[in-house]
Amino acid sequence: MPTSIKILKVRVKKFPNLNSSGNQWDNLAVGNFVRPDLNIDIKIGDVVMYDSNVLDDKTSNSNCTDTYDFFPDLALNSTGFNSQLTFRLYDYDPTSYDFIGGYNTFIYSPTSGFPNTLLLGTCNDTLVFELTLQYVW
Ligand SMILES: [Ca+2]
Ligand SMILES: [Ca+2]
Repeated sequence: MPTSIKILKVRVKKFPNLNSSGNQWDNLAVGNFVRPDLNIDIKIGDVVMYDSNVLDDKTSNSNCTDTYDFFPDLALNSTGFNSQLTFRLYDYDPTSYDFIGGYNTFIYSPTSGFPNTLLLGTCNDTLVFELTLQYVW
């Protein structure tokens, strides 16, 4: 078992361009742009392990080939990587965040080997993340 696993990168490959009501994530009153301002966080339970910068006003091509990248560089010890992690995507707004979607998952399983990348969701889903991992021995 590795001593730690580092989440080097979280790539957003696909996200819904409209909210669940079928509207733009931002209305014009919020600013000059209506597309979502992407922000992610990574949590274990209620503890925020990483809260990203914001990528303003992005559109998904819906083909699962978006390259909106965040770089948590988050090292998790064995307690951390054996815990369930929550990855969530938000649209940042000046006074709040709109929740776009997310996944609860384990990034390590004793029987799954040591993949360098891990896909959360499938390309048929509305939201897809790709994690880039590094193992420290
Ligand atoms: Ca919004
Ligand atoms: Ca926004």
